Formats: sequence, structure tokens, C-alpha cells
Amino acid sequence: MTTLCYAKATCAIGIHVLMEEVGKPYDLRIVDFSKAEQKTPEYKAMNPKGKVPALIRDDGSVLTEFAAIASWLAMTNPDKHLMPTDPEGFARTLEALDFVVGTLHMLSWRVFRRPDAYSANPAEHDQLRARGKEAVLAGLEIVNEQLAGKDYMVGDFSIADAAMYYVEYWASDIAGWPLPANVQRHFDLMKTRPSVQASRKQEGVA
Ligand SMILES: N[C@@H](CCC(=O)N[C@@H](CS)C(=O)NCC(=O)O)C(=O)O
Repeated sequence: MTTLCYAKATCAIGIHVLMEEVGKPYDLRIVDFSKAEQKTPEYKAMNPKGKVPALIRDDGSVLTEFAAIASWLAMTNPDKHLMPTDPEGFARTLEALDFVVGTLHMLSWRVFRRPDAYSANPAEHDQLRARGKEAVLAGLEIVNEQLAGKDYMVGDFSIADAAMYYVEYWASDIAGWPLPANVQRHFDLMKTRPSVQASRKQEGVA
């Protein structure tokens, strides 16, 4: 059975949402970051990057990287319409997704939540956190403009929304930052989806 390698409060929750949208049976393999399980030789033998998400597929092959896993789930489940197939919709979805996984993710996780990845000097961590927060909030303002007059990031629900959800979860539920109005509206809409409710139950925030 397909297995999603998942850790609490990480970007893997976005893939969890997509697994629920797909609706096929799967296993969750919980990777405990507090025990650094992602860095064990056993985990790294499966995923040498030592990260989540990783998807172990039915044939045993492993797929990593949020964008790749999300695109693969969309393409192998066309009836779920998780990604537009017309060139413009396809490109706009990747554009929105990449801003989340390439920019907002790195700013929030590595700068705000993991300042030690940027400086070994603890005296600099508060400044890194403050700068990270500023940069994430500026990024959320960009998404806020993109969401003006729209329910979802690009037309209907897509893989870009599942990505945006995990950043909203970090910013709102974990960091407690106020979200810009359209982003808050998107976050609230996402929380009405059964897939997101399943994810929130798993996270213990249902
Ligand atoms: N580029 C990767 C990033 C994955 C990533 O950074 N995952 C974080 C959790 S949000 C992780 O596993 N961090 C573990 C660590 O750095 O030790 C992707 O898009 O999937």
C-alpha cells in the first residue's frame, strides 16, 4: 500500500490533505522529529535527503519533494481534478505552488522556526526570527492579492491550495500571526474540506 512519510506540523500535512482528496487507502508513517528519526540510517536509506514528505508507492519506489509528489498524485488521479491540464491553468498552478514550497516554506521553516540552520550563534536567532516573520508576512500579502475575488489559488481547488494550507497552518495555528483577509478567507474555506479536517484531526487541532 502507498505510504506517506509524515511528521507533525511539517509541509507533509499538505500531501496528507491530497491523499485524503484522492481517497484511496494509504498508510501514514509517522516520523518523529523530536527523536530525529528523519536522520536515522534506516530512514535515510529510504530517503537520503532526510526529509518529509516522502511517498513510498505501491511498487516500492520512493518519490520526494512536495511539488513532485503533488503533481504525481494529480496526474495519476485525473478524476479528482487536482491540477488543471490546460497550459495556462497548469502553469499558473505551478507558479502558485512554487511560491509556497520554494519561497514561503523556506522563509518560515528555516528562518523563523529553524534559525540555527542559518546561524550557529544563538544571539542572532531572535533577529533571524524577526526577519523571517517580516519576510513571510510580506509573502502572504502577495498571496492575499492573488486571492482577491477568488476562493482558491487558481480556479478550483488544486495542489496549490493544499500547499498554501500548510503555510496558513504554520502562520496562524502555530505562530499565531494574523493572516491578511483573503488568506484568512482561504484558510477558513480549506478548513471546511473533509480532507483538511482529517489532517487537522491527525495534527490534534480539529
Ligand atoms: N524541498 C522539500 C522540502 C522538504 C522539507 O524541508 N521538509 C522539512 C519539513 S517541512 C523536513 O523534513 N525537515 C527535516 C529536517 O530538516 O531535519 C519539499 O518540497 O518536499
